[in-house]
Amino acid sequence: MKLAMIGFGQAGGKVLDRFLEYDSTRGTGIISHAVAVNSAKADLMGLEFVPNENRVLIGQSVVKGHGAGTEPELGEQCAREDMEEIQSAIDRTTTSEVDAFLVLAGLGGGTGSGGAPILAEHLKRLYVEPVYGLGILPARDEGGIYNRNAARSFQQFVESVDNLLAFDNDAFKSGGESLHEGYSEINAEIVSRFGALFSAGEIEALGDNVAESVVDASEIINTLGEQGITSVGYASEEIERHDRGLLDRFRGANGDGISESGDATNRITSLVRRATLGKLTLQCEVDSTERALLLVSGPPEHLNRKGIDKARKWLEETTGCLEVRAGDYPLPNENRVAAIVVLSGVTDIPRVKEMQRMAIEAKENVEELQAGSEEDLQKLIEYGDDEE
Ligand SMILES: Nc1nc2c(ncn2[C@@H]2O[C@H](COP(=O)(O)OP(=O)(O)OP(=O)(O)O)[C@@H](O)[C@H]2O)c(=O)[nH]1
Ligand SMILES: [Mg+2]
Repeated sequence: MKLAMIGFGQAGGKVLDRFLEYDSTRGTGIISHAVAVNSAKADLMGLEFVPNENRVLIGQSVVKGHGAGTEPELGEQCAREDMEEIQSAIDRTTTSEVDAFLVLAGLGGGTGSGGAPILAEHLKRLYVEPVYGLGILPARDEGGIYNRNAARSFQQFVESVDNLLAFDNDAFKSGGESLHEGYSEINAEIVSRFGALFSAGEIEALGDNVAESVVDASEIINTLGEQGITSVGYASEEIERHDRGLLDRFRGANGDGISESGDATNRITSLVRRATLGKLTLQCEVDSTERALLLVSGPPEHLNRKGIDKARKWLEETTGCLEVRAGDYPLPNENRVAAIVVLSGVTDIPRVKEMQRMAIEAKENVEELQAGSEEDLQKLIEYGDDEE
């Protein structure tokens, strides 16, 4: 499917940059337009793939190009003030066809956290196409302020988009190294999961290889629906590529094509299990899913109807939802078979509850500190009085 992507704040811009790289190296054609919005000039300048004219600096009169310093209220103010500028950068896209908008942001800081939900709301009022968010949650150890910002922004973002695709940094940070060093890997993970989903809906790129059971943009849109939160599972397996001609001749002579197709079926069902029960972009109770979509990609000879049907039935049972769509996406030059499982409308999300708890604790800490310093001040005054 074709998306107009808007990266908001530093994380949003960086992930957008990686999406553009993915799209251009693979020729998938999923990004019809890319705009980066930030209140920090240096962050915008650091981008590689977003065209210069599509980088919008907002809130100059408020923060003078230095960013919102982890304050979402400032981020929101910057967004409101320069909404027209953002709008006109996005408007230049209307010539090309767009299936949906995607607003990307890290929710722990100020600019993206405060601004992204405001922009999403604005786009929803203006366009008939669906507006999705890609919201990145901070790691737990980023602390109270980031988690508080994210808890608030998450809520606001969910309410302002048609669906919020969630990604939790905490689940993907690699142990040991600092999160900062880990971002390039995390960003690659974000782009490979969501990129695979969106490119599956972009069937024009397949040319003559269109399979019988491809998933088109409208099926992705129907799965995401008009409200809720989505988490995505992914698993892949490398396959051995043989010299096809030789193998076919050999197989013809021995007639053992059957076991090959059995292997493909088993591989598909086991990949779908691993994708669903393994690490999700946001950990959630799988049986709280409302709608699901399952996609299997890879060389056409490794994709089969039976495997996908079996996997779909398993996913129906496991999620307990009746609306499970399934399809395949042939990639003749790949050496992997991959399964993507989209769990849409999930409601039971422990991480979100925890973030809200951390937000309350952070608020109480601030109040305690304030109360403490008032007490100290009072003591100081009383002490001063005693002295007289
Ligand atoms: N996955 C990922 N997350 C990031 C990256 N950079 C920052 N983050 C996350 O995004 C959150 C917000 O950080 P930024 O995007 O830098 O914040 P901002 O929106 O620019 O806001 P201000 O800098 O406060 O104006 C952080 O708490 C991190 O959790 C990145 O490159 N990748
Ligand atoms: Mg910033």
